[in-house]
Amino acid sequence: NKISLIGVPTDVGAGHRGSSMGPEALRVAGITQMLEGMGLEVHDMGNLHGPANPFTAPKDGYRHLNEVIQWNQLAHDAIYAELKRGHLPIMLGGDHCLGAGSISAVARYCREQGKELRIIWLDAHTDFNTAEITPSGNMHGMPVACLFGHGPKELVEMSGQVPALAAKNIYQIGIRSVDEGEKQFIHQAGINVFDMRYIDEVGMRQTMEKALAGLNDNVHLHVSFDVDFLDPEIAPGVGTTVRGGPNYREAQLCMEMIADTGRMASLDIVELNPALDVRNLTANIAVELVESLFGKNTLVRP
Ligand code: DIR
Ligand code: MN
Ligand code: MN
Ligand code: MN
Repeated sequence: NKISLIGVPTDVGAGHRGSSMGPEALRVAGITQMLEGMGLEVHDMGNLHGPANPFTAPKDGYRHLNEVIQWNQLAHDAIYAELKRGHLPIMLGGDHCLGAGSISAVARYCREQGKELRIIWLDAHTDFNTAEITPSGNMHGMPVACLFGHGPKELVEMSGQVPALAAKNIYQIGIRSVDEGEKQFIHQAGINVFDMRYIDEVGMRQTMEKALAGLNDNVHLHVSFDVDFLDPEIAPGVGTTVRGGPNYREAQLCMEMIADTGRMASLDIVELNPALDVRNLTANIAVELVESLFGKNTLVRP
């Protein structure tokens, strides 16, 4: 299996500066060496180059709309090209606004290949805001709404089909911060949301069994890993920490169960913010978790 790393150094979608340093922090934490150590062939494509962060106030409900669109188009094109040549793309973000470009590339590819798509969205947030309901204007809170047809035309239409996703295509795990408007909207959209209360009640194992049920070899599994999914005690290096996330063991089990399916075919790692991290701890933990996502096992398991 060939892996392509694509660095997309953005913070134009976030409220804090610094997630643009995420790709390099993941490299410094040894993501390439870890993957090679698992016997994978790694192609580091370097970083994409896009517009700078003007760091201006939101306009008509969107902050940095043009920059966000440009970066997403770049990410979309790069990820689509890697999928086309049969590589497994790992997008090193960057903030989560890039989920729109990344997943629209995966959706386009799946449609062309006649594959079913399942997204596992690991996040503290549902990222289902629109210009009308956003409390911040930050577009890292909007990619899922865009993929469901709500948002700026350029992002909504990026996959070549509107909406890019249907409710059955996505399972959100670890949710614990949903804005008032999002709450209604996500309910109407009928998205499968496993929030932290659900995980508390049934445990990570049963949660992931549900989220991964019914996979077959025609399914392309995409994981969108927002590092703020993790409890801030183990992952402080993100812009929007929310207490009460999965601990280290729960996060490991989540990743291991995804690996067990053998279906993961693309991955985003987003929202890592080295400016807020402590000695690259969060990047190191993210790399350890990604190792489990690629099938690291402690024992030989039947
Ligand atoms: C919040 C924060 N829901 C917003 N969203 C974040 O501004 O829309 N998503 N941090 O990752
Ligand atoms: Mn997110
Ligand atoms: Mn988040
Ligand atoms: Mn965030």
